[in-house]
Amino acid sequence: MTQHAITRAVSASLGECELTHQNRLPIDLDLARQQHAEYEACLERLGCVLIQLPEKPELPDAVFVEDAAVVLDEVALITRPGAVSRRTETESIAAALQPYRDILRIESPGTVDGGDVLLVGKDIYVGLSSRSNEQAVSQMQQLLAPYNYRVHGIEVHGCLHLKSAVTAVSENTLLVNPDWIDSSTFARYEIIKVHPDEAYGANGLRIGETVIYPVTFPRTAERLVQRGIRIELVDLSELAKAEGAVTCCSLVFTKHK
Ligand code: CIR
Repeated sequence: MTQHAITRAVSASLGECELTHQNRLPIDLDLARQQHAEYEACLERLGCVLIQLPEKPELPDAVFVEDAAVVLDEVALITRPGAVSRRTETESIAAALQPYRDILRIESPGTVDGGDVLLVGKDIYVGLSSRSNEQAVSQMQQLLAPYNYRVHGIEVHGCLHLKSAVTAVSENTLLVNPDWIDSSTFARYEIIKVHPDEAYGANGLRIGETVIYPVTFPRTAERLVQRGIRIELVDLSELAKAEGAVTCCSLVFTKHK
């Protein structure tokens, strides 16, 4: 079962990215591009066929392709990003997904970033964050009910996106920062908590049985390994200055249409 991964080259304007919870720090663009290339190489090593979209120099955050769509087995949902500066990122993503999926769209006044959407089996958890709202949740409920998805809106505090606070690291195991979400929502799953000194460590990208995980959080990485999770480490420190993490830089899906 071939997996495809859409990625997009780092924009020359990355330094002008949106920032919500972090202070602006100088970003080394060459290093960001090198780290991004190593991330892409990691996806390829894990068996993904890359669909590499060209840079959008005028859109600072366009490298974070995850926010523009939610790709399910049956359909692709094109988002309406919460940050106005990011709204036009979606068209090129819709065009890239068109050959693989029928396309659905979130409409105004709904806003949602893909970073707020966590898929676990047939359950879709949507973070109610500064980027994603209840209107988008109800649109998703209506659009995805025919495919038997249950869509739940959940509160997120203190971080940018739901997936800053929780990601799936196996079929039934979630990696969680309990300070940013109410973990009792996820009581039916196995839980691994981030190390208390590694608040940003809850974002891992599961590809098959492996999780792509940042080198930046060694204590949480150790917890993952102790619980039997296979990890591949990557360094995305420059993109982290733009509030990006490992899930944000790709849209991974199984090929079909
Ligand atoms: C933004 O604020 O939109 C970007 N600077 C970072 C987006 C990161 N995306 C993600 O976590 N899915």
